[in-house]
Amino acid sequence: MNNYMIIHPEVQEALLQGKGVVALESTIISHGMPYPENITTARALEGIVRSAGAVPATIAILGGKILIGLNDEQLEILSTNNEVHKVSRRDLPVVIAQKKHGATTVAATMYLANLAGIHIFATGGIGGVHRGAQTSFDISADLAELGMTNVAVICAGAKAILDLSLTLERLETLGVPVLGYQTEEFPAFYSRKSGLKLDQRINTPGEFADILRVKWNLGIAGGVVVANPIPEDAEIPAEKIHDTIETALKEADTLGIKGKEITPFLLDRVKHLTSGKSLTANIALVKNNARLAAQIAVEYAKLER
Ligand code: PSU
Ligand code: MN
Repeated sequence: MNNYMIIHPEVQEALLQGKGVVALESTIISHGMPYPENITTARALEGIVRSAGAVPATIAILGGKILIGLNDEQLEILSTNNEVHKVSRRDLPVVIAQKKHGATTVAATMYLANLAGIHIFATGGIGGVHRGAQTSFDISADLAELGMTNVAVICAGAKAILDLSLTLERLETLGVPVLGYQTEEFPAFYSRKSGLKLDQRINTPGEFADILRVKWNLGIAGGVVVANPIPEDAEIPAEKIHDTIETALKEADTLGIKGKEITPFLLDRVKHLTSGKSLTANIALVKNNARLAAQIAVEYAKLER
């Protein structure tokens, strides 16, 4: 393992001491947000995790090395270099063997976090079942990963560019608990509401930690989705973003964009069509997720000791 992975000393020490550690993904930096918002957000997330008493571990691949925790120079490369590949589970061996740069998706970040012994991970939104998946078969590898890897993913639900109802169905089939944080509804990324009810409302970080402990103690492999709605003052109500999303989806269809390109394409189009409002919302919700993830990590670490 040591041949492939470099764990930042601060992260290594936190893991050894049983402190809370929060994994952060890098696809949102390299492919989900433009420069310079991507790097300022990446830095801010690390700061938020620290002020809540946990240690951040942003995960990426540089020159074929898996990095668990990055320094500022490395964050800069991910934010500016356009030779950074979008790396999901299946791309890991290729990018590592070929000594390339890679930004890890939710799926790949979960896989690597778990390898490093980190079980709490904050992101923006998970990938899911794309609209029209009945014919395109486009279902994010994030869902399969959630079905097998022991990492809790703190997110603002999934974007309305996806079919949220089918996404929840897949998660049920895969045995992945979807737990709302102080909500009964599955949040829709930019919007607090999706109209889709959740079975479980959880009110405190400690309760999440207890559930994770029990799940993994019982040997129920796989992740947990912690669905944390975007803060009220930052949300774009569903009815406002609806037409924008429809327009972006039509553009993707006309241009024949599919596969791994489609999520970055849609994010970028929605940003332009909302004159940057969606980016502001995106930044606010990831920060909100980093905060909750750090609180859960601190509680979870107490149980592990
Ligand atoms: N959701 C966002 N921003 C993102 C992504 C999701 O709000 O940048 C990224 C994540 O890295 C997620 C990936 O894992 O898109 C899903 O891509 P795909 O649908 O190709 O699996
Ligand atoms: Mn896909």
